[in-house]
Amino acid sequence: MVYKPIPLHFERLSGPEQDRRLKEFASRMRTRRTVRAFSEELVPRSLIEEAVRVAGSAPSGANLQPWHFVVIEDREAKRRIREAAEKEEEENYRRRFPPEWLELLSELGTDAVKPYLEHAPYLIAVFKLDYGLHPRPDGSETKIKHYYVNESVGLAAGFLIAALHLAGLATLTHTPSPMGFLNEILGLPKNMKPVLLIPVGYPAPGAMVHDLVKKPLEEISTWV
Ligand code: IYR
Repeated sequence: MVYKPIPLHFERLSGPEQDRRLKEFASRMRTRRTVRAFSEELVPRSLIEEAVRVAGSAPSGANLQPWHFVVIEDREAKRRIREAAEKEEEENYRRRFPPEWLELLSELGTDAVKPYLEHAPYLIAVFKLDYGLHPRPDGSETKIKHYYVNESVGLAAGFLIAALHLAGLATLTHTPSPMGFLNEILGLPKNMKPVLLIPVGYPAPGAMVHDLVKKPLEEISTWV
């Protein structure tokens, strides 16, 4: 491919407008919380589609966009995913997690029971693609290696949960582990590796969240 640049569309904002927009975004983002109790209330599909479009607009290594989003709304698929995730988590909490990990998790109040995987109207499974498979005319496939896959998918997932939050939806950045069962249940090829399973919907009435404190600016940043 040849480098064919186009002019940048850049809106230069006034100082006060910069402040206003950033403050508004910051105050909205501060209210985002991971939710673990979902209502079964339906969510318009168009909101999910638009949020996935936002995720797909994230920057990525060489613009290879090494991600895929599987939106699961089918009840039976959600039931099977819950069953498989709980089986793995049971093993995690009983045998695989070391004591210091369990200690941290007890502060979060999590356990192996994951009803939200069935209650949330949508689960968005985020996949990374270490390489792309592009069909050739003869029916075979060309393998294209992707670069900065973890970074790119992390950026896209950040865009996704921010967009869903701005749309007034609750999310949970869930990482069942291991997650290979998703490929099996969803019938996906092995170049797609699951990284996150994000239940999306409205919080259950009276949903409770952990009282998290975020580190202050001085602790998370260094200015030189
Ligand atoms: N995947 C387990 C454990 C867990 C892991 C992280 I990272 C959390 O922030 C919370 C829980 C589970 O979902 O219970």
